[in-house]
Amino acid sequence: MSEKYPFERIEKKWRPYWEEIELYRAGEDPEKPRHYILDFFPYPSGAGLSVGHCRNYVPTCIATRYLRMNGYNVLHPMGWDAFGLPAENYAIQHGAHPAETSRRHAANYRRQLKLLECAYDWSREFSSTDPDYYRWTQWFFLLLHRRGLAYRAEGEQWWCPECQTILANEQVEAGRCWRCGSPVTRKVLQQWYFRITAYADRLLHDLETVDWPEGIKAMQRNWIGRSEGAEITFEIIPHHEVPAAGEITTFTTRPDTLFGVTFLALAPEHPRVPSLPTPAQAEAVAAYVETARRRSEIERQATGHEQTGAFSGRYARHPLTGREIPIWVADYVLPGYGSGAIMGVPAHDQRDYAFAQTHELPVVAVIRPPDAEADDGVCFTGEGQVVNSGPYSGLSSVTAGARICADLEAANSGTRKASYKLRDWLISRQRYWGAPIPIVHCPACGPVPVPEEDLPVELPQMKAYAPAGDGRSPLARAEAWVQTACPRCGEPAERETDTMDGFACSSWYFLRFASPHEQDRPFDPESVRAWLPVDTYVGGAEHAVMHLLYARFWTKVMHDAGLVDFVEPFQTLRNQGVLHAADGRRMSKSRGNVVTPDEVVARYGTDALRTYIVFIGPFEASVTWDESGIRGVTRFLDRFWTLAQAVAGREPATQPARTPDATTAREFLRQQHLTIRRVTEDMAAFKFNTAVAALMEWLNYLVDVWQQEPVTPDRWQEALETFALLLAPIAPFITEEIWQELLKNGGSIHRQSWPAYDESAIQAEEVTLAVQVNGRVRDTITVAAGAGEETVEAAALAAPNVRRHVDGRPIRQTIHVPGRLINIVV
Ligand code: ANZ
Ligand code: ZN
Repeated sequence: MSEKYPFERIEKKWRPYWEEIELYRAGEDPEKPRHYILDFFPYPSGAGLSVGHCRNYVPTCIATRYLRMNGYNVLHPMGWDAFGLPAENYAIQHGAHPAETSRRHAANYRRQLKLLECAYDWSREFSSTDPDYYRWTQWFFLLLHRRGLAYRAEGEQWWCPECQTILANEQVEAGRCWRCGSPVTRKVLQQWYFRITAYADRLLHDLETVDWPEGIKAMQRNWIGRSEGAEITFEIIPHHEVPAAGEITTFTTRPDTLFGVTFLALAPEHPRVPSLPTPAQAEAVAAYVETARRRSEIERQATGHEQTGAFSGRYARHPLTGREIPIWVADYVLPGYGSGAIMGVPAHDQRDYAFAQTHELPVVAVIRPPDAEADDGVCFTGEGQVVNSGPYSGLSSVTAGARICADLEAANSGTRKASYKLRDWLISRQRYWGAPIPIVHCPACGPVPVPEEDLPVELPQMKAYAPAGDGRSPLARAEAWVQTACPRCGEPAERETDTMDGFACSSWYFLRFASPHEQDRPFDPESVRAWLPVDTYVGGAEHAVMHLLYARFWTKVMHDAGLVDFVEPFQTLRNQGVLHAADGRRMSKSRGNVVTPDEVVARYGTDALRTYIVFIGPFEASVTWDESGIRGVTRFLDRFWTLAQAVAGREPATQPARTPDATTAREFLRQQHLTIRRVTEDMAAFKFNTAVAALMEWLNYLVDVWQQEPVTPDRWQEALETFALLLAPIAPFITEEIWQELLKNGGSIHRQSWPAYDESAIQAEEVTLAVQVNGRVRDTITVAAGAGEETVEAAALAAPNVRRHVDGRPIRQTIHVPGRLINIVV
């Protein structure tokens, strides 16, 4: 019993119909609850979508349809994150203009998403490159600037020699550029920063309020990297040849080890380094600083090799013992962390230990491990009992640390402090393809914000937009554009030529979707209040830090500015698993193992692709594409199609007209309600794979019953309608056709209500059966109504009186009269 479901004909039929009835438009019915479900803002690449991307877009589409059937107004929009390095690099490689390639790629993505029949409200589509959009990205820049959260500073920055631009810390992975993989170097330049560090604590604490995967939260916590500790100040001892004295402030997480300090070390970039050394040491220090500049942060931080450094010739005074402590310059001390200076405790810190070994500095143990065995006399980094520490000896690490801090505080040479790994967000790029930073540099007034009414500062048309390698932004060559009047004094001035990092564009797009056509402001506050925060946010786990941290930061700033009434933009976050190619590797163009939705849809249809993409495994799991799996799903759809044809009477009824007995009828209903419950629970929990499995099981049962035990026709209509409704969010075409054409229902199936289940129908009713052994009643058993032959037999054989009469003899036959008796013949 199987006939092919003619997907081509049916897809062609319904696509224009749904478009015409505007099926996917976000409803704004005030009576209904709302749900905003959003995909990560995609960068439309030249390669287009692979079936891997479908693991993001199909599930959110299914959830959208499911929620709508459950009576929600659902906002499910789509747009393009088209500014940024990847788009510009692609255009350069292909000798095209990024405006042109971005438009083309977005059009291709849109076409593919429509092919998948993703339920997007396309009337809200926009691109981050639209002047109507980036006008407001610039407006937010000015908001941050007004609030002291955007500033310009000179600093040493990561520079990618290949992309010829500055990179943010987050964009350097293991010393390499995140986009092109080239090793990065450092460059001193004037740059724009967003002061995200001012929000470090809130970014940390508010993580507790969102429903996100634990792994992502942990990565954000690590990235923010709050360490509790203390700043301890050491006085520099005056030297007869070097007048400069002063102090050095170190940051430590272990004030309890203060008596074990045997040296101080400054980062080579520390501002005190140039004026510190004695004449005898000056040359060595200068040479060392020069070599350190050329090493990457990763190399500098690595353990397990000798730690380099140079002695300054100077000493500092220990704040509690008064001992003289040599001051070194060492490149394992990083300039951007803590205070850029450390107190070296070789006995209890691994890198300090390595450093002391290389430079023959003393090792003074001041912590005794709680477990004496662990004391191998080398380097113990844990906490324990403090020894060798004057009045603090005998205390635990925790108590000693607290007392030392209190005593230092009283003596004005220390204070409790937290340090953060988080750095300010570097947002200027010396690249063409981004939103221009809306600032004018005036010789008299300095940097002046472009007045709001002059926004957007439009990106000038440039044919030669590639970086020239001089470290300047290509915009600097658009002379006519650069020359302008100072907004403050009216005198000739120059525009800022750097553009914003693409991540600025994606830090607020979720707000724009609430009212995408708003002309006079970034969004309509009413619409934002109605739709936001985003209820369900879905995308890849690789965005754990950058985008998700930046968007949280902007949202908090907007909250503080009174623009929104929430502090977290994304309530629930879900990460889909990776889809590997059939060869087990990541799908990539260079490996030639990419499967596109286009080819799969052409062969098997959209419904089959959608169903397979979710049936392939749990939403969060990494899975492997398998062509035979999609054929299995195709068979499932074919069987449903065939059964529906038969039930609808398109096929001659082969059924003997028999009235079903009560047990069969009850079981038929029980299966139906059980399936509704399973699918409902799975849909709500993003467990689409088991929802499909439940439908497959039910279909097996239905086909079985149809072939063997016919029940009343009205029950069949209801069962088939229910089946179609449950499958509709997953396979929209076949279910629409069956709903409207075969089952003769009016209106789109996608506008129907989700079926409800009846708990009492699910409870298996129980029946009591007589058990005979060789034809004589020996016992009774109680089993679920409709229980199968095997279950009944097992229960019968377990009954005490039956066991006694069977007495271990082999069973020759069992005769089961459902609902009445079972006879065991031995
Ligand atoms: C003395 C000490 C003794 C330390 C001891 C550790 C163990 P986290 O946990 O990552 O915050 N440190 C401070 N500033 C640094 C810098 N700019 N570059 C490199 N290292 C720096 O690490 C804090 C610890 O890392 C600090 O505590 C300091 O070493 C070092 F038994 O101070 B500690
Ligand atoms: Zn001016």
